[in-house]
Amino acid sequence: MRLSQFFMPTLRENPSEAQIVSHRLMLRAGMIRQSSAGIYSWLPLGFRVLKNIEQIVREEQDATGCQEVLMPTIQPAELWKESGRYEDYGKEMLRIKDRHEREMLYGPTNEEQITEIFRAGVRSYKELPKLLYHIQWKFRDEVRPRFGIMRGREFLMKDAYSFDIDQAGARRAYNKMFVAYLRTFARMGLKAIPMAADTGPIGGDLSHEFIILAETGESAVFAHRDLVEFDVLASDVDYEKDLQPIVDRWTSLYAATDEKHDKATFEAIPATKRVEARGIEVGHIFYFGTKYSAPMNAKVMDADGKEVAVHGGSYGIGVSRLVGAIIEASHDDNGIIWPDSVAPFDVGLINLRSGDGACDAAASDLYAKLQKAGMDVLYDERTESAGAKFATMDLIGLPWQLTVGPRGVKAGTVELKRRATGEKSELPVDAALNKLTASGAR
Ligand code: 5CA
Repeated sequence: MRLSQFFMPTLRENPSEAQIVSHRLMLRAGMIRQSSAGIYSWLPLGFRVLKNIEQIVREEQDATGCQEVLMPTIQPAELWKESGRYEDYGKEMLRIKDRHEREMLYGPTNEEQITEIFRAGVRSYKELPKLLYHIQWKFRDEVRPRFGIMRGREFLMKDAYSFDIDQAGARRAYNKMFVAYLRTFARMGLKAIPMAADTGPIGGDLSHEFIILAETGESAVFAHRDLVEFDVLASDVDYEKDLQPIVDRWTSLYAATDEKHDKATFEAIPATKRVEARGIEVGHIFYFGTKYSAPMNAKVMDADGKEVAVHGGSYGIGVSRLVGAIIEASHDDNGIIWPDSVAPFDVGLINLRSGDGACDAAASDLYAKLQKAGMDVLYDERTESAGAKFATMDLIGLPWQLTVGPRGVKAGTVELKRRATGEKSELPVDAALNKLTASGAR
């Protein structure tokens, strides 16, 4: 993509409405545009990151055997009356009437909708277990939408739902999601710690929040320091095997959100091993048994021919929130530092002297070769000052910057900079190309 053609309305100044760094940087980099309170449009740069995050989430869900579906954003109120949540959900639910005066709503979550789909299609325990997910926009009329897309009113969520014949089966589904979440967040360069959590309006008696430690996080969290050091991606996971040992390892040490915090247990940990911090909730998993299946009559025949309500769980990831969470975890004074796995482009190519025949030829050649090697390139061929070009590249945080300038062109070299470390090297053109392509496009 040529930067002169790319729609990226960057801002020079810090927008005054943004209180936290991720919101500021997303606005400054032209990633999003507010439509109304807590509701945003995603512009090309932001949308690329959102889609990359969504794809990692999808791949890790698919790896567990969870199957993707797509449910509507608008749901009929009757379903929520069946489960008993229509009144309970209160003002957070956006209620709508259609032209026939039928009560509808913009889904804040999908337990009811998926339970209806399940009960219409499954009759026997032999068809279980079932694990389904979708990635869809949700609406919650939050009292205080804030921090940009971090606490929005409209936001993109991955929500998965499990159906099992008994509690032991549901626990297996819960463990699959638990492990998949660890891997999902690690692939995005995040350290997410599972913490014992409250179940709120979703209900149930077993729940973990996945929390990224960050000063600007909305929740106070308490954890054993060793959890921060645990390695996640060391080995592949076989989701057909018993995952309880992995889950036990992660839950053997203390980690709790504010609501579940037990001061005495926490203070029994040696002081040097205690982490008391703030955190961003990027995922939340629940086991709720028959909370929805019983009132909504989602029953199957068990092995004795008896009708039983299925055991369920639901498993959410804040896909759009993750864009902000990653920036909170990875930035410096100059801007965003994207992990390779979610970056909107792999490399930013800077032509320091656009209009100069030799520089233009060298940069165009590199642009073509990088693309041919499968890399996503943002090519800055504008006639701006060198300072402005470097500042833009640092702001938007692409993992690599490759600079072509008149001095280098004469010597046959280019400058390669790693955004994360700031490390620069002057390399022969081929060596730079090799280094970049070896670093691996996504
Ligand atoms: N039905 C369950 C699990 S599928 C559920 O709705 N869980 S939740 O309420 O915890 O939401 C799941 C995830 O969505 C949260 O962990 C959080 O990362 C994200 N999320 C929740 N509310 C918002 C919001 N207002 N803005 C952005 N992301 C949000």
